[in-house]
Amino acid sequence: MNENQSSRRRFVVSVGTAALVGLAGCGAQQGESAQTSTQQTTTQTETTTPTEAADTPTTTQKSSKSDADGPVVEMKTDNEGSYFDPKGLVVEPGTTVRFVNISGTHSTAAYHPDNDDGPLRIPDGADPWKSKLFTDTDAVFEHTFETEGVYDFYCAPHEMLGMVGRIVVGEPQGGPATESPTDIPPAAQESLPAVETIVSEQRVSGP
Ligand SMILES: [Cu+2]
Repeated sequence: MNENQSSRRRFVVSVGTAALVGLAGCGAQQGESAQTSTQQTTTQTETTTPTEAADTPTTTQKSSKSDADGPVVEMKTDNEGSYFDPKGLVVEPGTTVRFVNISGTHSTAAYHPDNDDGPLRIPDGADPWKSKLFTDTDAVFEHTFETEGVYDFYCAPHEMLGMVGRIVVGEPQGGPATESPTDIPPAAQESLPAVETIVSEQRVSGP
């Protein structure tokens, strides 16, 4: 797998322009200071752009977060900790999953050598994904799962605390993520639901 095949990230960051208004002179003007609106909007659209034709992932961008548009995995920090919810999920091949930041600061990334030199814990040949770090509520990252099998993923700042998840696409298929997860931190190992549990329950809530 070549380097260009890894997720390409595109950041669209618009920062409100800080207008510097200098009032020269010291006339008898009403002391009305120019109010600077520091409106700061950070929008990120991440797309996974394939550079090879084989098993082409589609990229969609939707702003809605209603479940009617497909499965949502929420990213949360509350009194139960930091976690993905659900942390285990079964979807059909071709499904776009939306990761939505609900509270706290989180990211979502597939366990893949392209991501922080991590272990490979998604199907061989499947496209990895990696989001930026989200701080805004309702920030959304989407990934479309084309290849059948088991995908393990993590939140970069909370992996050590066990913020990980597992998505089964179609049938488990016996890929890398069906092996014992001894290559990830202990808390992450404990938090990952068993493949059999996910398959039988279809959805396993976090934390
Ligand atoms: Cu997190």
